[in-house]
Amino acid sequence: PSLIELKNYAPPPYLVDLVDLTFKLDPATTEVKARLSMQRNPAGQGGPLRLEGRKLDLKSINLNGKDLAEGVDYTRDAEALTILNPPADGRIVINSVVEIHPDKNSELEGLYVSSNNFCTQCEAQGFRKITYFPDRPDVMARYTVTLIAPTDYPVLLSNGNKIGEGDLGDGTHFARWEDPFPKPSYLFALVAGTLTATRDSFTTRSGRKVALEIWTVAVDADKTDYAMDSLKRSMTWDEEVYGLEYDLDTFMIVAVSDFNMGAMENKGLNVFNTKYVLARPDTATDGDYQGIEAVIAHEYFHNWTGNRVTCRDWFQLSLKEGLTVFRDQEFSSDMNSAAVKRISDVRGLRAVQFPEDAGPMAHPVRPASYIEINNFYTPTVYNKGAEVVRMYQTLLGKDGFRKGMDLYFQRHDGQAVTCDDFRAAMADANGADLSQFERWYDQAGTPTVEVSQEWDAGAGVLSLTFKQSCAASPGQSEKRPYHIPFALGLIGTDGADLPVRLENEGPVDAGTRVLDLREASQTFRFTGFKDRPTPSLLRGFSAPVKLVSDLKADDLAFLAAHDSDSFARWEAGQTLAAQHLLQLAADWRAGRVLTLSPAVVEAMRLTLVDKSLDQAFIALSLALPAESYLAELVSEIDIEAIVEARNFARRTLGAELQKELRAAYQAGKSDEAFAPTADQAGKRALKNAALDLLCAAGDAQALDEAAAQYRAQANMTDVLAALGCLVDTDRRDRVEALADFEKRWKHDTLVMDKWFTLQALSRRSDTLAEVRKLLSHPSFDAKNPNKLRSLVGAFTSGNRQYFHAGDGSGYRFLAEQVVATDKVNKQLAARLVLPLGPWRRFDKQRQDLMRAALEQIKGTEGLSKDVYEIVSKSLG
Ligand code: BAL
Ligand code: ZN
Repeated sequence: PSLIELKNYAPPPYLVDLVDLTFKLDPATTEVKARLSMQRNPAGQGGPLRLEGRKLDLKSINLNGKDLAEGVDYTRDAEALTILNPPADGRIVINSVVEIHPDKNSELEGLYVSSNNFCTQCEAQGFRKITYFPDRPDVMARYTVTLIAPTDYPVLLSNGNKIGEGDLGDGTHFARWEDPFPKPSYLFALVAGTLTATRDSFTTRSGRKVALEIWTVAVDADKTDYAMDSLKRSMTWDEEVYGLEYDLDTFMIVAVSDFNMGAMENKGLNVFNTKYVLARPDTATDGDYQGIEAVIAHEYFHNWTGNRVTCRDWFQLSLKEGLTVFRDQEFSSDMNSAAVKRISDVRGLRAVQFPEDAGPMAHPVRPASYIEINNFYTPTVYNKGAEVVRMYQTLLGKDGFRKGMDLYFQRHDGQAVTCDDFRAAMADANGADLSQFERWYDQAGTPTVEVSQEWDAGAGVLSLTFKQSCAASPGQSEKRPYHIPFALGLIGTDGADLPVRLENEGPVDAGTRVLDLREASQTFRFTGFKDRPTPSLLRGFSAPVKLVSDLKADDLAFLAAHDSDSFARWEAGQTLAAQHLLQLAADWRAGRVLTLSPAVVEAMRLTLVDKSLDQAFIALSLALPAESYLAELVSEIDIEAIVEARNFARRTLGAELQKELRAAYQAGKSDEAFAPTADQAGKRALKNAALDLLCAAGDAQALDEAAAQYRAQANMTDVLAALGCLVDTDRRDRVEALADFEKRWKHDTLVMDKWFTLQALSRRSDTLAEVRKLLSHPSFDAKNPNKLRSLVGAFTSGNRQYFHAGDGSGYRFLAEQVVATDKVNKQLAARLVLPLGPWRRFDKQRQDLMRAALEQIKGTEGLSKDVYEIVSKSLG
């Protein structure tokens, strides 16, 4: 397979003004007629006209009314049709007819069938599986679309506004749609079938009424309220925060159960994975509600950041994704607790993106090359990309960031642009020099910032030295220093913030200050202190870096109790816990008796009983650092020791804090009707975190409480939390509850995903055997991405203990699943491989076993380029 490189980008030789598509929909054979009105691109370099097309049965093609002959006028291979000598000037019109086979399309890319309905997924390169087209994002065109289908597909949807519909009298009917906004082909969508709409409306601030529709299968229509509510709140927020209004008469969301991604921002017709639309208190957890709010917002926000202004090429993917994730994070932060949102996002980044940035698939936020673009929809492009956008806001302030956004839209509305264009808008709107900031886009790897202190008691001066470095990553041995906004506070002995004043400066207010780090090593001298202050470092996680400091355990405990910055306060407790867990892991490996540090227990106790704290914050503080994050802190991962140390710490905390945890659990019980509010969610999170620790300690009373909480069936959050406690045990309750859950929900495929995941994550030693059995469960379907992720994916990426079993059984299981999945859905298969990537970080025995699994996959005949890219880079 060939490598596509950013440096080879060339503008398209032809531009398309108008696209007119007519679909005769039939699951077995759908006919697609396309009329493309094109002209040469003045900025292009001429040459032949390449129309991408994959798995298309070509029936006819003509240019300006003249039929074209294969081998004479054009050539064709598995990837494209190339017109050899297109007219050098003037407008050209190409008419083509192709046939495609939606019911055979198990890749879920292009036009396919899900639950007997037609739907599409075109990002990144699915449109070429629908018709011959210059399928690249810098070709933006206006579309009209006619859908013709048997009348037993009553609903016919596409992008934009409906401009006609009617019965054709032969058992078929049609609908015609027009999208007035030029768009790249990846934003095309159609949906056809039997669907029910939940309707509402939104009046924009300029007074235009927009019809809102959420389309689902009929039985799910009672689970759309929260998605609709989230949509309206997103629309209001984007107007208030960025002055951005919706621009069509209708905004449609369609929920489908077979979907590779979370959702897709097609213009005016978002297609969603059901997971991010459907919720009822008895079917969805607080986490699901939060996911829905975030993803609904994310796709809606793409209407401006992605659709109105799009990407010039796929290397620029983070231009729209990093920015839109940042926007959805800020929205959720405004709708809920900002502190909790920030902590959760950083936890997620560290658990998934940091490992990626340290492994064989590490790539810059703007990758320089790829074999398969679908492999680059990654935590780096999305989540590190969002951190990069956040750093602009930290450097420029909220007002400065808004000025940059305004200029970006003023300059680029209707265009396909680059990350450099975004950076230029931010710089120009603020008169700022952001040239060094480019390195965040071009260099892979997580930088480390090492902070050391020097206290001059006589002068009352605290010197802080910041040293930044970044480890080598594939293809990048040397890294240049980054421009890092580093937020810090200095805290007095009474726990209050002091002014962060540099030597030779006038008075400044107490509170957080952002330093600009630009060099490999920089020292700042702060003055005006009577006693030695305690530095609160990297407040708000102001940059996606690994922080190493000379803060002592006492300082961390002090910060965990006093820091006014919630992120830094949480972080201090986590750092304390992480350092101790790694010590425990070493002790376990050396055969020493494990003892949980009283300082860690005490820090947890203080947080647990602090009535001034947000309950969700306390719940987050009770969660020990994830195994994947601990693994990032060591050079060789001793996974057994990490798992043992963490399990020991959970058990011991549960026992030592029994009194406080019981009190927290009892205080969290409530008869209030379920509402997905931040306040209620926080209460449930704390109550269930307390229950979890108590059960981890084997507390029989708590396990009885868990069984009772399951039976009470108050809401899915409590049900799942209770079941999660039982599932690790040998109790009869466990079997009963699992059977009861299955009986209740076997007809709701989305809810059954949770049942599969719970069992895949179990700490019981028979877990892999159970997972294998569940592959043949009637509710399991290996072709459905949600199912595969909830069972196989949950085990291979979430159950470190058994995935990394010393006998290699977990690795062999993954290899089998990848090979089988690759025949059905290569995008999904490529994702499954990822947990094998960091094999070099493990002990020799596991290295050999993991590498053997990768080799086995690589040796499979007919391997997709998607899987090939991940496997070969992992072995590389
Ligand atoms: N554009 C693909 C799905 C998403 O990020 O919104
Ligand atoms: Zn997105």
